[in-house]
Amino acid sequence: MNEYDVLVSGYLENSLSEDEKERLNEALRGSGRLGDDLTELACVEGLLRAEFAPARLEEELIARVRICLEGHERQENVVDGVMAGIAGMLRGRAAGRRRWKHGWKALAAAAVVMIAAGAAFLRAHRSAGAEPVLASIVGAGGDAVITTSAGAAEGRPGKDIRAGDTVKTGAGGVELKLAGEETYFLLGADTGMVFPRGAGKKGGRLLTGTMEVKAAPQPAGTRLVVKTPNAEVEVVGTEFRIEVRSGSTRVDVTAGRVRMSRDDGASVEIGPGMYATARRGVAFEETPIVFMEAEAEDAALESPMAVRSDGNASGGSYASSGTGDAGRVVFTFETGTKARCRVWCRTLAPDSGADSFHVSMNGGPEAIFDLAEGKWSGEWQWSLLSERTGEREAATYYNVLRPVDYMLRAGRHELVFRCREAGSTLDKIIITSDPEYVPGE
Ligand SMILES: [Ca+2]
Repeated sequence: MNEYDVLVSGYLENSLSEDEKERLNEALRGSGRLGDDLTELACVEGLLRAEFAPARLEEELIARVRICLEGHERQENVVDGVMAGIAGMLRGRAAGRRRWKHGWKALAAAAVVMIAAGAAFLRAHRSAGAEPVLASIVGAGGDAVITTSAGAAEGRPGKDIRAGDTVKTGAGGVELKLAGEETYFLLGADTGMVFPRGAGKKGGRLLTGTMEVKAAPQPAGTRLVVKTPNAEVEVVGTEFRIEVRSGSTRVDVTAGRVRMSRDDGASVEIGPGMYATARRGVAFEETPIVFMEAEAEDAALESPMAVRSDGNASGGSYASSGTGDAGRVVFTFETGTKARCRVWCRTLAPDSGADSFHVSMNGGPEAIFDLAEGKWSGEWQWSLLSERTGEREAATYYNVLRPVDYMLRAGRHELVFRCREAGSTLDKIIITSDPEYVPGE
């Protein structure tokens, strides 16, 4: 144990002399990083008070601090540890568990800092006057609770959120609009977020739960940053979703790009249709939100659609109907989060006589898909699922096509290929949210 730990332990045992107490306070106040830490802690204090009756807060924290210090070293990065601890605590509360299994050590650090030096710091901090309004609640407030230094309040529509305030949702979510711009935060159920203090700071700390962000383009020199217990996401002007779970932060990007940094300094840029997860032991890289492959012969086939054999087809088989406008191939699949998806199809279309399907997603309108317009071949080939624009190439009179994009919500989906021209073939499909993906062979 270093001197700090000795002093902290002594403080908790109530065995410090007045001199030692003063030394502990000096140690806590003297560090520049600690000053920043305390500012952040000022933010989370409200959240703690929202969760625990004030009279019990100190008692609960001290009890845990004692346990934590037995056999553990002090958390290296106090604030991140604190955030992780509080996130764990909120998860425990959300799950209806009274006992905290994780994050005690971090919470201990929070308690020590808050109790030993924080109180005076926070009082000084608060005397600076009213904090600026950073956001307000739009739409239904759900059952969100806003906690400020003055106490807790119901999250009603129109309610302002000031720097340092915390927002905690229950079973319902809440939508927030940032002041002075068309940027929205949609907080999901059981989500805790702290709004930052400090000039020019924009964004917040997502302690636990999920948030969807629709951000207006940010002017040069402005940083819109969402921090989590183990990562940081910088927003340029985009639409994405963050999910914080135990020791893990996942970011899914719907539109635009974001830069995500992990607590060890590694960073990754995430484009539309892609996600990345910051989690120990997991590769930190851009990955398609949706990517699945399915053989047509394994899908639900409705007669006269039938399985046929071909040594060059994937899996040795494909689906085809000998009757025009009859027979369907029905694919069902699930997606975990919402994403814009495209479908690649492997087909054999030697000429324009048997090369089209009617395609629909989730019971929507059918589009005519010309399998190999202008690139007919005796070989199996991949084509991006496309629809007719109604125009024709001037020289060739071929149909002009445009790729079909499906905006899929989280959940179960049904993609149907209905035969159009008899003998049209479907071997395999790939559904992906990666707009740059192209199949090999
Ligand atoms: Ca096949």
